[in-house]
Amino acid sequence: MGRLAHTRLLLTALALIALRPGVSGASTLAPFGPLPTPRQLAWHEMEFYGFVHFSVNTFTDREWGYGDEHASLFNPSAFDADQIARTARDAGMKGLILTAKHHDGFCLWPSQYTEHSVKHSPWKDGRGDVVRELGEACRRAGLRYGLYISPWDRNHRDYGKPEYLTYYRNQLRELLTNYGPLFTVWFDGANGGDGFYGGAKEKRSIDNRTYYDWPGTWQIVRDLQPMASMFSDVGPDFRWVGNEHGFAGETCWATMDMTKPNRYPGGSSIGLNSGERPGTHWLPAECDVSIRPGWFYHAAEDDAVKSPAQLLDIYYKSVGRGACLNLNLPPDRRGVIHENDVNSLRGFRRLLDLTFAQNFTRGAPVLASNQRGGGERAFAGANTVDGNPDSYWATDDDVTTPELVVELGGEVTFNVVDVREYLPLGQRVEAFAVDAWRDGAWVEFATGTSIGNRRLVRGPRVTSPKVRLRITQAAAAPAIAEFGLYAEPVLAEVPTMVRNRQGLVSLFTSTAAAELRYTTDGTEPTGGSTLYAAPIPLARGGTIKARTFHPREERIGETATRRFGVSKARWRVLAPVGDGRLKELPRQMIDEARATVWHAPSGGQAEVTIDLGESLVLAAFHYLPPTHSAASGAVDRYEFSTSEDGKTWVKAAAGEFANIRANSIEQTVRLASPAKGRFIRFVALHALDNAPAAIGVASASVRTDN
Ligand code: FUL
Repeated sequence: MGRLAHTRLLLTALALIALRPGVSGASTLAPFGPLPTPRQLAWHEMEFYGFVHFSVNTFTDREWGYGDEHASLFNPSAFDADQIARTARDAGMKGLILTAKHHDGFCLWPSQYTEHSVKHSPWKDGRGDVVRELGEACRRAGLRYGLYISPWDRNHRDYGKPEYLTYYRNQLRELLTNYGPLFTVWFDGANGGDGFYGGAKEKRSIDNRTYYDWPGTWQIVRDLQPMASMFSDVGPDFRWVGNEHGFAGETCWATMDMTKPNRYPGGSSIGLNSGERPGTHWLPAECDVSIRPGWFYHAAEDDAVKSPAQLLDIYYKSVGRGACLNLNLPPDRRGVIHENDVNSLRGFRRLLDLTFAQNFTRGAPVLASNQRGGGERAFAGANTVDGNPDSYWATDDDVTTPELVVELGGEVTFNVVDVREYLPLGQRVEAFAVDAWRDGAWVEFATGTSIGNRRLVRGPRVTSPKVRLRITQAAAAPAIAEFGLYAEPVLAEVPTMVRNRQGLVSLFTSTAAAELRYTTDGTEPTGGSTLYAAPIPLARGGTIKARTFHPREERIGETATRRFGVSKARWRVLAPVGDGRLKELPRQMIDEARATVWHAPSGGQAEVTIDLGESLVLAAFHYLPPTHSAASGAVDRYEFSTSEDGKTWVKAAAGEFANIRANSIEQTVRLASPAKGRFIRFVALHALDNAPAAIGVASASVRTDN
């Protein structure tokens, strides 16, 4: 029986128990705390699925469109929905969520309620429908399908007025009725602000608690797609994890206390990363993260695709902490997933497959310190090693810290532990430990807190003939569905790179036995590439690709890639003082450290001037926002100018750093045409929360063909 069908039966049984509170005989186990709905259980089972961010932004190189982009911009040259769906399926994803409409308001389907859609794009002569094509491709690939429908619409003239809600709901109904079953509807929390708004070009603020009448809007989804789980910062079905790095808290409860204030979409993110216990609602976390720095495709990020090891780290910190992983794969201007992303996903899948190919506890003899009902098979310890997540081991009501020993039938080397709770009965365990048997005694291998859907713990490799799971704290008799052990393949270490102010790049690994080889021409390093012996001079910038090689053993290696701008050895940072003179500022803005930025003395507009020490032809500049999680002081509107003499200035770029609060990554601005100058000026027109602007200048890229 599938887990879902089983769950339905079980929930019916539980409902009967719930009618008779206090009844918990040996043959039944009373649920604890808030419980998942069948819809949420189906969502938990997916574990890993993807986002597809695709819109006019793909063609304008932006993260947030302003809303005035003409539909003719959307023109993928070789859109291939099957390639996108296959890439996701081959990576192990169970579904895809398309941005049917992002904040710019452009619709990827020919909506009958607006002209701002693919109807007016040259792609397929205006007869295309991305929402339909990707939905059909997902079905062919065996993937489930979901839609992101941005509530914020920077194009629509009525945004901010009640009329817009009618428009938004009409679109929602259109998408929910015409495109087959959806597993999710994703409601973003970024709402209100500057926009085109039908030509008004102004700032519109809304109250996210009331404007969308969320209960009424959610009801439309419940009526039309009852099995679709809804995302917003706070559900109703699953929640945001509070960051866009893909990391759930080390402790991550599937429950939240919804009686607290600020529990509305776009409200406070406090508590979202770790969840709250015991909580009032089952509201598990989704980790959303892009495979690239940005959510939309930018050619400048082709070298910044997350590597297999980085994706694996994200997997352990999301799926491995009881959340679901929603990994964004942005199609490029052709309308396919770029080769670099495909390759990285392949490497990632290979690592997962090599790791999870063999579960060392499967079918092994198990001895539990207690078993509910004095020996009933329904609650047997062996249920944790049967590979069936619908069966579980449970103890008597008064036994909340039991242990379970699994005999491995000989010495086994492992480094990954996998534990699952039986979710229909709630999240019961609060802490656990795992021990290995070494030299005649138990030695602790790992400890953890929340389990929920799944807890993966990676540790150092250990060899042991048996293993022990100890529940060290639980709110009710534990119900453990699975307890697995795995071994990761041995990987070659990924080198790190650091550049000093003189422009010399050093490469590091901690493994003395490894050989470090690198290239500076963009090609993949091989066993024949330059052996690293001394720091690499890179005064004008460039790209270094480096890898470790183990001459005497087979290891899976991974290339580290970093692009550097021009070196800052000759730079001086200046800022205007009251009387118009320029005064030198502390250097933390241009040191090579990511964590140190300069803070303007007060809020409001701030500007800095940099003397590059020589005249250069500039192709781009790079702004570093502060790294702290609140991101206040991060610049979200800027101007950038250049000057030959420090007196006459030419504006080279101006715009917004979109989504900088949720995703405070290095921002790259390519200049529309290369600008010559010895001086650059960065003006922070506005910073988040009107706080003093925090400015780090990562570097400037020089045109390489000059
Ligand atoms: C954010 C949006 O503002 C981003 O553009 C992106 O869509 C991300 C998934 O959610 O809040």
